[in-house]
Amino acid sequence: MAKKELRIGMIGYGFMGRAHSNAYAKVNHFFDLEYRPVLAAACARNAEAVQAFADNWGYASIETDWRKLIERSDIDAIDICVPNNLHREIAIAAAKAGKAILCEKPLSMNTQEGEEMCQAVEAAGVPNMVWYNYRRVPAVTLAKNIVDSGQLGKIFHYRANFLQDWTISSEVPQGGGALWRLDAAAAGSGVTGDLLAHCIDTALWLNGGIRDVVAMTETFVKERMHVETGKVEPVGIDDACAFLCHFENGSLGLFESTRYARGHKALYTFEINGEHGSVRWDLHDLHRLEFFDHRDAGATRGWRSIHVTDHGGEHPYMDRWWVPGLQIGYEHSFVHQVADFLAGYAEGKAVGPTFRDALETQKVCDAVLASAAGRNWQAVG
Ligand code: NAI
Ligand code: SOE
Repeated sequence: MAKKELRIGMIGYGFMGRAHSNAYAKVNHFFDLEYRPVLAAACARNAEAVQAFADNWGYASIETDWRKLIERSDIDAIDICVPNNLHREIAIAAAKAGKAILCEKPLSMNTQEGEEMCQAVEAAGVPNMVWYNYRRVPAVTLAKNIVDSGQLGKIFHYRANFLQDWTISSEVPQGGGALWRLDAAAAGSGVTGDLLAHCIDTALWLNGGIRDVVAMTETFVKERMHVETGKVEPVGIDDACAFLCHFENGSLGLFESTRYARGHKALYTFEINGEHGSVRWDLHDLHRLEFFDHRDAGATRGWRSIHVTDHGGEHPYMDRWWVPGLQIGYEHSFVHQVADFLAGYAEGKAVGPTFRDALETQKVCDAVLASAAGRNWQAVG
C-alpha cells in the first residue's frame, strides 16, 4: 500500500540538519510505518550553501527565509535545526500555520520562552516533539524498561556527567558558524543548556521529577573574540556546571558537565543505584548497558555488561536492524525518534518528549543557573 506523506521543511543544514535528514532517509527502510517523510524543502540564509545541502540529501526545493517556508501549503512539518535563540519565534509561527513541529533541544532559551512555545502548539493542536535523542539509544531505552519494571527497587542515587574538552583554548572565538554555542545571545547558556539538558531530560524520564537544586558554574575564559563583531567581548556562558538535587521520589542527584575535561570528547554517562540493583551507561560505549543485581547468587554476583543487540523484542528497536550481536550507533537514535514520531502521527498520539515534557528540563536548567548565580538552593518550577 502506498504510504502517506509527511512533507518536511528543514531549517538549518548543520550538524543536526544532517543527522535528521539521514534519519528521514532511512526510517521507512527499517520500520513499517503508515507515513513516509518527504524531503520537501531545506531552508537557511545562504542560498548556495543550502542548495548544495538540498542536492546532497535530496530536498526538492530550498528557501532562504524560514517565514516563507512556514507559509508554504506543501509543507506538513517544520524541523527546527538552528541555534537556540531562533527556536521560539520559528516554533510559534509554525504552530500558528498549523504545521507539526520537530524542534531541536534545548526547547528554548529559558522557561518563559518555552512556556510560550507550549501554549502555541497546544492552542494550535499541532503534533510536537523535541529531539532529546539519547532516550532512543537502545541501551538507554532498556534502562528505562528495567527501572519501570521495578527491578532496581527503591532508587537512592542518580549520577550523570557530560564531559567535553573543545573550548579549553582561549583562541577559540565566540559566535558565528558552529561557535554560536559560546555566545550567550545565541545559546542562552553554556554547558547547562547544551549538555546538561540532555542529562536532565534522560534523568526526568528515567527517575521522575526534580524538586530542587544547588549548583555552581564557572566561566574559565572570560573574554573571547566575537566572530560577528570582530571585537574581544566578555563571555556570557557557563563553561562548566555541577549541581546536586533532590528528586521527587526521594533519591539524590549529582550532575556535572564541562567543556574543560581534557581527553573527553562527548563522555555522557549516567548511573542509577537502587535498593536491589544498579544500571550504568556510557555514550562512548553506547550499545552496552551495565547492570548489577544484588539478588543474584553470591558466587556469580557482579556487574553484567549487556550487549544490547539481541532480537525478540527485549532489546528495544534492535529487531529492526541487523542480526543479533551486530551493533548500531549514534545516528540510529534519530532514526528511532523519527519512527516513533511517525507512528504517533498516524494515530494522532503525542510522542515524548513533547514541548511540554521538554519544558520540565528547561525549568531545571533555569533553577540550576539561578542557584549558581545566587549561591543557594532553588526550587524547580
Ligand atoms: P550548526 O551550527 O551545525 O547548524 C546551524 C544551522 O542553522 C546552520 O545551517 C545555519 O546556517 C542555520 N541558521 C542559522 N541562522 C539561521 C536563520 N536565521 N535561518 C535559517 N537558518 C539559520 O548547529 P547544530 O549543531 O546543528 O545545532 C542546531 C540545534 O541543534 C541547536 O539547537 C543545538 O542545541 C541542537 N543540537 C542537538 C544535538 C542533539 O544531540 N540532539 C546535537 C547538536 C546540536
Ligand atoms: C556540543 O558539542 C554537542 O554537539 C551538543 O550540542 C549536543 O546536544 C550533544 O549531543 C553533543 O555535543
